[in-house]
Amino acid sequence: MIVNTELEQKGNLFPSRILHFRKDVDTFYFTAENDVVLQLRIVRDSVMRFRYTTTGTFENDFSYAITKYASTGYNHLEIDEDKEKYIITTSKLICHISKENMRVQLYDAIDKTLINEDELGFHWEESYEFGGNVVKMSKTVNERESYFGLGDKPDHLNLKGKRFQNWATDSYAYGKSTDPIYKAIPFYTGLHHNKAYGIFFDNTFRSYFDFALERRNVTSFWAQGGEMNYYFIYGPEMQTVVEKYTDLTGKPHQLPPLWALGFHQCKWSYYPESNVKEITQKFRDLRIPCDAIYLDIDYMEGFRCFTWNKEHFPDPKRMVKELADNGFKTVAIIDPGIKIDKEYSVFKEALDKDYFCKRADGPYMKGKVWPGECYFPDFTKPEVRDWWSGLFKELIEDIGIQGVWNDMNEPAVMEVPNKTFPDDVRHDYDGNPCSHRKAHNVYGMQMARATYQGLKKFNYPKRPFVITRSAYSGTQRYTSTWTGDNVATWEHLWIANVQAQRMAMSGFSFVGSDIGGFAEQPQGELFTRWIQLGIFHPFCRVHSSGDHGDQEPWAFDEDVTDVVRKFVELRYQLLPYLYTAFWNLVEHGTPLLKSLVMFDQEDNQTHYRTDEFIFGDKILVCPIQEPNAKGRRMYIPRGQWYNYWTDELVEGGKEKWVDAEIDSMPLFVLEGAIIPKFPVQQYVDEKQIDEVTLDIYYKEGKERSQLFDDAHDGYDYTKGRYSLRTFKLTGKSNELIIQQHKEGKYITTYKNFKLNIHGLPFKAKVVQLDNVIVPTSELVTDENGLMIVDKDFSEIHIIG
Ligand code: NBV
Repeated sequence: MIVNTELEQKGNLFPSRILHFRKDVDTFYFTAENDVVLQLRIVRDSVMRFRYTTTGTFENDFSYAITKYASTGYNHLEIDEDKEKYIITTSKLICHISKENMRVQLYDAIDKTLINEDELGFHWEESYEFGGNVVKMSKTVNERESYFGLGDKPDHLNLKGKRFQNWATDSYAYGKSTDPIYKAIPFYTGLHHNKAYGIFFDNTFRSYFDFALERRNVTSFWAQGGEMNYYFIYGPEMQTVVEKYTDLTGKPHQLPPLWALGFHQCKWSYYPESNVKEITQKFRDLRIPCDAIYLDIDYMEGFRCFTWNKEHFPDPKRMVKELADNGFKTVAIIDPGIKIDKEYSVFKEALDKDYFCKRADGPYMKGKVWPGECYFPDFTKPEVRDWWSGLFKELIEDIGIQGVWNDMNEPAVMEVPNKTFPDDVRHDYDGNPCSHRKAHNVYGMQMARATYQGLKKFNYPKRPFVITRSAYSGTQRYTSTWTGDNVATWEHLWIANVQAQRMAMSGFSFVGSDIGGFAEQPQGELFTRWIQLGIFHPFCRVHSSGDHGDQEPWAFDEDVTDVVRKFVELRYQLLPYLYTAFWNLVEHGTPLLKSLVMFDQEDNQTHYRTDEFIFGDKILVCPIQEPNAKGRRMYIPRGQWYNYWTDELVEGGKEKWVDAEIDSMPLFVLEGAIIPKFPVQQYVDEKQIDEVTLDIYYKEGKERSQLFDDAHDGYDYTKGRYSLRTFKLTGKSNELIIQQHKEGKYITTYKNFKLNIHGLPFKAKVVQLDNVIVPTSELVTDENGLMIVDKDFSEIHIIG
């Protein structure tokens, strides 16, 4: 049964009058006459969980999304009631629950504004076919409300007026309105009256979200089974909503190795070994920085996972070592389908141990993928995940592969109408046996999790690096991700931009697209513009299907190669800035990319912008998304911004034409920012970094910037061996003051900072360095006159 619309209801049922309630520590139970129970848990002052049953009892409480590290606890909790309602108050929220019909209203506890309210609220339809219910929730739309989030939807950032589905789907060459695609992230943020809240519907069944499409004043969400179980997260800032959602569903378990933030080159497929060597060497010869090279399915023997085609790769260990000596990390693909082959040890072992998924009546789940007929491990079983992680021993520990890329894990099956497993396939679901209807959306996540465990173990003491195509909420704890099989068109450049932003506001920041497009072949101009965008995406990889020609930076013409080099070099210079942002993601859940609406939600102009975004917290990026452009109009958010290329200071809060010939793109830096830069390297840690440049953008006023550094790999940073520097900039009409606060036990390799000051409105006469006055004529400078200071300075005054 497919439920297409929320209103296409054959027999909606509703809670009746609440008879009584009871409280158990942080949880309230409201029981209605007809056995409907609302379980309301106060997770934090600003986070409440609403869970409903129609039978009086709840299912076993188990979630793949919620992390055990989620913050809990509140400062204030109080319950009251009057004739009509119960009133629950925390320090951030007031929740009203109607005694008559269980409908909920949520208010800001401080200024009492209504944030979110049930329309029909919880209702359901009984499912004759599968048992259980189709569970539904409807909410009233507020005046000028906007909606954001939902993972990888290739659509306008603002979701208002649209309906979406969550059902992970292999979507080769998807388009702007294709829905659903690879990921299922049932979390959105609503914004109205400058206040943002989030709703995370933690239900893994096929689910739907309708944002005021079916009925103009109603936003609803529903799922084909399971419980109505959602978290209400109050901001009121959008960034806070995303941070709290990330706290709930998990931050990345560790920093990526720094090389994973470098530039990566991929194709389906580079083989044999000589081809891999030729490609990697060409990067070095042309001096285009690159850190990773990828092996797609053709490295395997007949597409059998964990095997090698010895004809093409006679000695993988030697090859991987030689690539590593040249600065390249090798990343290999692993798919879920295991070839049915009695001679194949992985197959035999899984069969013996009963690890493959089965159909309802007992036969194995058989499906065709690259190797031909396959069986599929049930990654929702802990034992299977352990076994799977063990399979990586040889690949990682022995051969030296540094990263693994999980594909086809929606799971994708060929030549069947629904492109995946049938509904009746059985899964363990960590001891909560169920059908594929419930496990489908987490299958890819659990595969990536098992892969992550393998890499974590066998790559120790180095950090794991995993990439997944499919994901459910929480997958960001284990892996990075890419946006699947896009196409080499200008429209797809637009799509890549919104997808990366949308993923970041859905708690999954470590994302990138196949730069240049996977299907078809880009012109040099499109490739160049895509590189310009791609270097500002956390995961930065060129990938293509290979059957439409080459897509290396030198495959077009020399001008393209030069511009690509220029931008990849910029990426390498900005690595310390990106790494610092990543540290903030791991520590605080702060998204790496911020759409303008998240950057300045109080400015209504930002609510419908899609193209511009903030990389980290200080760099404004706006890709060129059309051919033959010499520049473009873009919206500069409120505040003062320096044009990165010209240092021209522009006033935001308005649209502006920005020049951008093919070797440039619109790029701005927030005034007051201090942007740390590494020297250009051909790969991460090619050289010891002796000096870090600080690009200092003068501001009359104050601004705070940070710089994180550590060993770039390993876990020492978790034991305090990191260096975190916080810079406070204060600008006055004839003075610039920079104060530094240092934290952590790591001794950085760099000893000095080189100060590159932009926009100083006066001529510096004297510099006071940690209270010692140095006339400008006696300063230590480099060949360009940039001041060099000891990295451990406490305070610098530049006086005019
Ligand atoms: O393994 C081949 C490709 C891979 O290159 C791509 O990145 C994946 O998204 N894979 C899909 C399977 C073939 C798709 C046509």
